[in-house]
Amino acid sequence: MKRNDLKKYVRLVLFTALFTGFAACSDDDITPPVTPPAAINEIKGVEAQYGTDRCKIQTVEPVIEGFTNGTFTWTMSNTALNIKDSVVSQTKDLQFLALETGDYLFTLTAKSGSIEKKAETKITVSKEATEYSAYIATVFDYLPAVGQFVNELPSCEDGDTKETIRKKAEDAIKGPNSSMIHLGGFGGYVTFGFDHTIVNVPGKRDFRVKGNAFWSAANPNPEAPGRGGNCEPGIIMVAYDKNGNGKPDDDEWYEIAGSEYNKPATIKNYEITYYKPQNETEEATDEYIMWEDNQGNSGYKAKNMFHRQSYYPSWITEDKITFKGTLLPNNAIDESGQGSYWVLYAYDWGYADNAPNSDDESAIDISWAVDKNGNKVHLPGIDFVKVYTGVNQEAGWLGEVSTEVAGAEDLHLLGKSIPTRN
Ligand SMILES: [Ca+2]
Ligand SMILES: [Ca+2]
Ligand SMILES: [Ca+2]
Repeated sequence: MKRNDLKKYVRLVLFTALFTGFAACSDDDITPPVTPPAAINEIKGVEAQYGTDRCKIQTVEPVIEGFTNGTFTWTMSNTALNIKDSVVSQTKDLQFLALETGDYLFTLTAKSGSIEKKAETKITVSKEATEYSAYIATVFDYLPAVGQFVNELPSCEDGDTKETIRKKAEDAIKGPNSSMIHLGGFGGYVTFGFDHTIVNVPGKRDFRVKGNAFWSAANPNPEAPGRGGNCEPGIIMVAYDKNGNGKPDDDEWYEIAGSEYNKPATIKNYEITYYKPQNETEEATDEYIMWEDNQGNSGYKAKNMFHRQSYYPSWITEDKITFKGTLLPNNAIDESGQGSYWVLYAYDWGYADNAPNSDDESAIDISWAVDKNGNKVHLPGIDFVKVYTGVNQEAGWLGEVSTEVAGAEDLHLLGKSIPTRN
């Protein structure tokens, strides 16, 4: 350092020392050492008590101060249900949903390093004022793909629109005395909801989508690969109304990962486009409605001799319709070898219209839901269900493999206790 530079340096150090001394100076002449204020780690905004109806979400959103990189654990106890300190959430916010009425006691523990704070609250769950329906309350959307009962189940008449057809589908499948709607070939769908949230009860299946599947009486194949008959598996999606607006939003859907979900023959993000027929006639033909998919395949859906109406939804004015989703492998096999006895085989579990309504495998556990990357998600319950046909196959004279929906039910409200799969 040169002499001049050294001078400057000394002045700078002096100035800094003076300035710092001045800044730290209190009213007294004796200056205590400055210590930074202790970090504040507080849990605020948790009320002593909350109240909700059963099957309705209660959200508790604490205001957290501090707890940088902290962890949050909610535990719950309920003496009547013999539950003690069960971990129910590991996020800051609690979204609690209960099937049983009563008092639920909660403790939130926030931890960061050696710092730990707790907050306690109670949620009182009451019986609803107007008794819930265990069945579908609303159809939000219905659009079948090409199929032999399209325009018939439900029937489409002149003047019908997307909205009047939605209402017809709703009238068919809502309530306890539901009838059937047809989803047509791959991708055709219906979206519906309930008047409450179906609770995801641990270890139990929670709801059932009803269809018209049955087991075959006389499969000619003595070495049949599994249970089969008239099974037309539909993919089930579930949604939890996270934002509470009473509607399913795009970011609220999860797929029920059934038995085929992780198998290589199942194609995720499948897309198919059906083209409206240019010349609609009553003729039966194998080359009726053209389709193309995003796997480089194309072909025709057939019109058979038993159903002569248009198989393309008549209320749709666009000249093509595209559907997207998970494609299951073909499940229909001509077991006669002559086209006379088709067996539509069931997949093991986790689909709609894939096992009879009386069979446990037509019942679904909400815990089977996965996100779009295939990761398991924990949903406290669900408000909405979407079902779409999962197979793109023509089964000879039987026509296309197409899922039917004949209602749905909350198993818990009906007192049906069906264990999940292990
Ligand atoms: Ca469950
Ligand atoms: Ca919503
Ligand atoms: Ca069916």
